Amino acid sequence: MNRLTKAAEIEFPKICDPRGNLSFIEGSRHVPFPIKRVFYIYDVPGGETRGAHAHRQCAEVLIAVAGSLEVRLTDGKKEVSYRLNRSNRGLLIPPGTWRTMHDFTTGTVVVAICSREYEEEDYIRDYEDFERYVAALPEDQKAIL
Ligand code: T46
Repeated sequence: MNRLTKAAEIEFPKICDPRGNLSFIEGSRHVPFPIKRVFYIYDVPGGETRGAHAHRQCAEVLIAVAGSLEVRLTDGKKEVSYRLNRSNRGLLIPPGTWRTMHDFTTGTVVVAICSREYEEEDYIRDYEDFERYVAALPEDQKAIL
């Protein structure tokens, strides 16, 4: 998985019966990498923004398993935004993509499936550092969105 992988929405299996719905995710099958880590975000106060960083190596799939939020991605050139509001859909974010999370509705729970374990050195948390990182990439890797 590298920066040239396209950001994309992924639909997961959904098993519906009178008791309710069940979705499941297997690494390398429903997400395009072996799963190394899962984290989740919840109890986000109204109006709060999270994210504002990129990863050098880690790919992630974000799922709003409850509620909804907006995820904005930029490659440093173009910005795209996604509204996550379905429990069986995820957003694949390739490495090298700046992401911010906004407009969480009350009770939103975001599950993140990750290709790597937590490594603070994998983060680019300053936008000017991100612009320098993009500028140093080969020309054909700069615009990815
Ligand atoms: C991402 C967006 C969507 C850990 O110790 N282990 C972990 O696995 C994670 C994810 C975080 N942390 C620590 C690091 C910070 O001290 O938890 C604290 C809060 O993390 P952060 O400010 O990075 O949280 P968000 O919501 O801004 O970003 C998170 C993920 O970090 C990031 O990978 O893509 O969600």
